[in-house]
Amino acid sequence: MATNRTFTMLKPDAVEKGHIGAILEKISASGFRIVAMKLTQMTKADAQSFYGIHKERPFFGELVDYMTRGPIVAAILEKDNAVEDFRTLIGATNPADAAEGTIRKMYAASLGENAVHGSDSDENAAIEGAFHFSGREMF
Ligand code: IDP
Ligand code: MG
Repeated sequence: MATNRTFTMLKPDAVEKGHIGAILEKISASGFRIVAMKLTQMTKADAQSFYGIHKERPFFGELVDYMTRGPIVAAILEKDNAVEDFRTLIGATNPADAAEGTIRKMYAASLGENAVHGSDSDENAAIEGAFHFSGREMF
């Protein structure tokens, strides 16, 4: 059964370009409630662990460098059908393939630097949320 929470990061490129406010506005306007949120920066070890599933991929080093080069906004979001609806809101991994009006279409620069993360399953949403937040930081 689908749960009602997902995990997101506004990635370093989105933060660098000053898009935090616009992206959070779009997320809120799309019916997601912010359950947890912070500005934080991942260490290399953090990013290697968070993206461990991709460690054999040729872009892994590039991904770790990108995700650790500056602060991110990490957040847990709540809505009915949160995981699937948030993936729809952010659009395809490659912004060139992302639908009009999606966050990646509007704010992502490239396949590598694609502005925003969204969990791909309920199980990963729980794991990723717990990676960044303690129970006392979730509301
Ligand atoms: P997702 O973020 O849409 O779930 P994944 O395939 O899980 O996409 O990839 C994780 C992240 O790794 C992407 O969001 C993107 O930042 C980066 N990435 C994926 N594929 C490539 C690639 O071919 N080159 C460089 N970076 C990539
Ligand atoms: Mg993914």
